[in-house]
Amino acid sequence: TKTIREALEEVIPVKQAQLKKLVEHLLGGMRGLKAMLWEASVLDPIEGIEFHNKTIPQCQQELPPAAGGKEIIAESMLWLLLTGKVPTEAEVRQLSRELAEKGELPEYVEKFIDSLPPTLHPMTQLGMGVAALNHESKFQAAYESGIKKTEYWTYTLEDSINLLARLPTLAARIYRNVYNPGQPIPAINKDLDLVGNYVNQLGFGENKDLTEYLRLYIAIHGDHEGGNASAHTAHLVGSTLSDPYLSYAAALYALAGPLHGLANQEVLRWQLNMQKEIGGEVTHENIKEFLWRTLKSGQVVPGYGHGVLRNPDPRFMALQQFCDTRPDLLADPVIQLVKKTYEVAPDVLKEHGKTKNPYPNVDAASGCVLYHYGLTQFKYYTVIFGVSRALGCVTQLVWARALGLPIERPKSLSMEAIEKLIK
Ligand code: AMX
Repeated sequence: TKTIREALEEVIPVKQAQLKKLVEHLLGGMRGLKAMLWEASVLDPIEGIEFHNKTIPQCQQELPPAAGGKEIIAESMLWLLLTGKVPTEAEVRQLSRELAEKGELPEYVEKFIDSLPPTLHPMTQLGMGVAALNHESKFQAAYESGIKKTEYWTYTLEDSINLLARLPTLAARIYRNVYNPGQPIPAINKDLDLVGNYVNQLGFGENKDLTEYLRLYIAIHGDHEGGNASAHTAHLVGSTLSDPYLSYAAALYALAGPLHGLANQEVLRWQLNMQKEIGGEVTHENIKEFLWRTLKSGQVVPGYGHGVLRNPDPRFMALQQFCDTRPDLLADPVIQLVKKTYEVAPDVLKEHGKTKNPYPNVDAASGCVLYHYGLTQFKYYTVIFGVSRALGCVTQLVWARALGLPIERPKSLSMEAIEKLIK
């Protein structure tokens, strides 16, 4: 008698052989398949992301910053994503105040998060906290009481604003619990923008450069059209009329994968290993050798490649530009290493010949600046991405309900059915 494992060991090679014969587009992760409506942003392979037809440099020019700041803030980006319009400064300040007023966590969520082991990955904790917030869902309560389809979007918006308001408070609490337990968390300042408060609660409020960096970071990570794994997950789960909390919790667990949002944690680990191996003598030749060692050991070069982009990511360029204007960042050895890696890696990846995009994505640059400013716990980096990506995901949830989009239900096929189709 066979065990179930032995039975499976017989079946797997047969199916693997069958799979090899099948056409690529059906098996290539749906790459290039046009199958989803997504209003807020469009990703051009060459030009990169555009938010309602505005490039990142245009957004940097047009969107109101925080009082006393220069960079785009989350509220301005959210307004643009949701409405397609550039907000006035007064509109942005009003939105900041609304978010600040709604930012406190319910006590049961605080207790729940505080009870989690600090060894649990911060990203896992974030998803759990967001899911628990669904206890508060106005959409779910209204749905249970029997609302019309035309009213769905207003409750979805209300949940979305509450979620966005609480997400940084939750993320900061996780940071404090894991890395600085016992230290009191400052109260939300009602006159400050969302990210200003987030940085305060993380314990870095004094650092104006880090605050500005995180404003930019969170604004430009906010949306990357609909097909990426986190956005698509939120959209799929939301299509079942799960509320924004549950939909976004699911999205966070897609973001937590190393090929997606976790890449920023991986990049820094990899760059620090490179620094350790190379030692004091950082040359193009040494970096090249390290890159080849990574590739020959069968690993991907983290922070390089993309499912859609075929050029350097404009988000990477925007973060590099932030560094270029600050001498302390330019002098940092890790930031210099990231820059030098960028000078070498595209040619190595081209020679390696596998990836369709040998250029850096946003994750190649994002972590090293955090590291410089003392936010050195790189397991936490994806959480910051998670605070940001909600901007785009909830925008789409609101529009999907406003437009009455249906539950997603694509057709799948067995291998036999595919073979019949292509015969
Ligand atoms: N290093 C080495 N090999 C790479 C590579 C990289 N950076 N990027 C792609 N490849 C390989 C793929 O693994 C694949 O190999 P296979 O044929 O043996 O399976 C081949 O090149 C073709 O892949 P592709 O069509 O160019 O990319 P994709 O659309 O399948 O995957 C991505 C895109 C981002 C997952 C991939 O480039 C990757 O793994 N990059 C490194 C991880 C990373 O930086 N992720 C962050 C992406 C941005 C984000 O979501 N935050």
